[in-house]
Amino acid sequence: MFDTLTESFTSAIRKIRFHDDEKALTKALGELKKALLKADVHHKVVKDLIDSVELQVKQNGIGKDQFLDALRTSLYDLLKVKGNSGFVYAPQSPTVILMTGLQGSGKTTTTGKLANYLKIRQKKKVLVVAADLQRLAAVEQLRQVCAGIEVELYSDEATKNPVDVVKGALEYAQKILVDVVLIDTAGRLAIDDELMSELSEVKRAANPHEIFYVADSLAGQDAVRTAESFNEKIGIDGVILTKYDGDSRGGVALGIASQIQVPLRFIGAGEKMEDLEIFLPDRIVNRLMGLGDIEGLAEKTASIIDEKKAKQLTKKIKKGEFNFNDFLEQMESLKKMGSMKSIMGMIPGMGGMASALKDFDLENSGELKKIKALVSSMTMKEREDPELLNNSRKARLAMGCGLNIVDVNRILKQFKNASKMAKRFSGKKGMQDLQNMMGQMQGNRIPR
Ligand SMILES: Nc1nc2c(ncn2[C@@H]2O[C@H](COP(=O)(O)OP(=O)(O)O)[C@@H](O)[C@H]2O)c(=O)[nH]1
Ligand SMILES: [Mg+2]
Repeated sequence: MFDTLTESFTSAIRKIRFHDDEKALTKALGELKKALLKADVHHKVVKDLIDSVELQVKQNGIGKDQFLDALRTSLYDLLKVKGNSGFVYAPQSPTVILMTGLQGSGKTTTTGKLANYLKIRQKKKVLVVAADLQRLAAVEQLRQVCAGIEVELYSDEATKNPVDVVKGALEYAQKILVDVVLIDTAGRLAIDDELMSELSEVKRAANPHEIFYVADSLAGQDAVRTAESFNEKIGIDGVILTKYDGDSRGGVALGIASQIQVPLRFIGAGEKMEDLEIFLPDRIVNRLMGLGDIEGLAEKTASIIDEKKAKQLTKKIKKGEFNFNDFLEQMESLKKMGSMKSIMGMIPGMGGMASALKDFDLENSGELKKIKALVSSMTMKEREDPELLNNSRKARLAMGCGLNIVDVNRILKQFKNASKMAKRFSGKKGMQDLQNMMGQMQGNRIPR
């Protein structure tokens, strides 16, 4: 997700090779500055960051470690502004959140993503409220989003006034005891008085715990300016940057919090409901520095993979009993984690692989479809015992699933390799093996 920024940091750090080499430091800082400006970080933010790194390095002596430490603290200071991080619950349920932003910024999509995040990863009961009555299709769009993630929607066709909808929704939320109420509001193409007065009224009626501003990262520094006016006019508690997947520069994420002094809370990087990342400064700093985010990955996995099932699976793998049903199930759970690219960035040293996997989409991958077709053509016995598959059975499967025998053999071989790998990594030396393997791939990691 932060490929471009991470590359800039990594390459600047590589410039510093020797101790007390002031020339190298100047060069590294110069390169960093250029790269950040190119990434669309605001020039004032760049200057502050560079000055802060330089000052710290000079205080502690020039060297790679000092540079790394200085960069880490300066980045952290830049991202950590006063305010909440992640999702914060009100002392008393329900926590009411108002989603605001310009039209097309991604409010409705993000409302769905956030509801999905709270439901799946935090096990909360969520009510989504359709308070965008400006566009005819808006309620219907939200209804579809909610149906897709199986979250309840509150809407009221009988009124054209969002204030009435919000009042009704809050009463209903008390009745059915929900943890979180997310209110999707109307936006305009640009800020105008009508929008602001409608929002103020909705705000008064909702009395929200927090107001999130949804900003389109493709708008670059314009997004920052609009966020600033929303903050002045109605007050915002957090920013959610959307469409980050399409923003090859990515610098807005670095500067926005310090520019408007409101924390960045989440980042949307894709059109799917899973494509929402929590933005926690200390974790993001690690990712920016190419160190991955094991904690985030573990959280993501934990919410999707059932712990008991995972243990059973490990046992099976160790015994060499990993079969096609397990294989399919693993593929399905991977799908729920969102795009491959977003996962790779969280694995230490794998950030650089992310761009290579940009277009690898498990859900629509032809390979996955082939695998599924093949497995569905197998008998239950064959699924449980891959060893049964002799040549005549393979020929029958090929006919049954419409693949040629070359494909069938290739998939079966892949499966064999996968189960061998899994067995190797599940053993005592597994972690060591995995680390060795990653070490070999770590072209992009910051050398220490
Ligand atoms: N690629 C990408 N598209 C997004 C993202 N968030 C929203 N969109 C798309 O942006 C468009 C506008 O989103 P919508 O939620 O309707 O915006 P709203 O008018 O603010 O409610 C839709 O086509 C969404 O699919 C994102 O993070 N990545
Ligand atoms: Mg909308």
